[in-house]
Amino acid sequence: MAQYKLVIGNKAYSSWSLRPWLLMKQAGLAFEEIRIPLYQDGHDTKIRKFTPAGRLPVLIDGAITVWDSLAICEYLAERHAGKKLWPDDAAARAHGRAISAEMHAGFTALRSKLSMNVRRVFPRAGVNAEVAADIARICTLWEDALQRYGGPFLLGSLSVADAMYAPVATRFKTYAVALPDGAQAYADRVLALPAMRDWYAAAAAETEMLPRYEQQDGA
Ligand SMILES: N[C@@H](CCC(=O)N[C@@H](CS)C(=O)NCC(=O)O)C(=O)O
Repeated sequence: MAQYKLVIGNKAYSSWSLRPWLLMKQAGLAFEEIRIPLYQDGHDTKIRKFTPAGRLPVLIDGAITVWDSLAICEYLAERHAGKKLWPDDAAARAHGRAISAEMHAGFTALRSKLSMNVRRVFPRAGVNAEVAADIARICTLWEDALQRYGGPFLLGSLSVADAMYAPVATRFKTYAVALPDGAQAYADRVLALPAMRDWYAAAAAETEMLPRYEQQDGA
């Protein structure tokens, strides 16, 4: 039996769920996946059986429950030091934490206008001035990190920071956002990860359709 249980939402729509899921898959950490489809059939009651916070994802490690995507990634990085989910170099680690926190707490225009939907393509829909400013900041941040640490991922090898930005790469694809070359190459690398391909395939097989995420101008 797997040590971990990871409770997630719909793969088509749940950007926060993707982050720890991708990190665990790419790191080879075995887990049992529990999927709770969002916004239907008493989803709130089902989620609250795992966490009083009422939000997914949730990680269960025996008697320990960790909720919130970034807290889960940090917990796993600490528990599996050998997996190098953060770099050894203190400066790179601090930088990675800063850009991860920036994602976790910010980019609200991008997150609200360009909802994640890995099953659809809505070219350039929802890109107003605030969203364009978020996109510009993300591209600068990605290209700076790639240059500073030499790629192919933000801090060199795949880390928590890439997991935190993976749903952004899916949004850029869904909304056909034109990116500078370096940012586009990075997004393509993330989308080509074996675990990302598995996530897209599983999302395509899901049957739920949530109108709030199926609109051209985002939710
Ligand atoms: N900051 C949280 C956000 C979690 C979140 O908002 N999750 C959404 C799904 S992507 C959710 O559980 N929504 C359920 C609801 O709103 O009832 C994290 O990083 O995990």
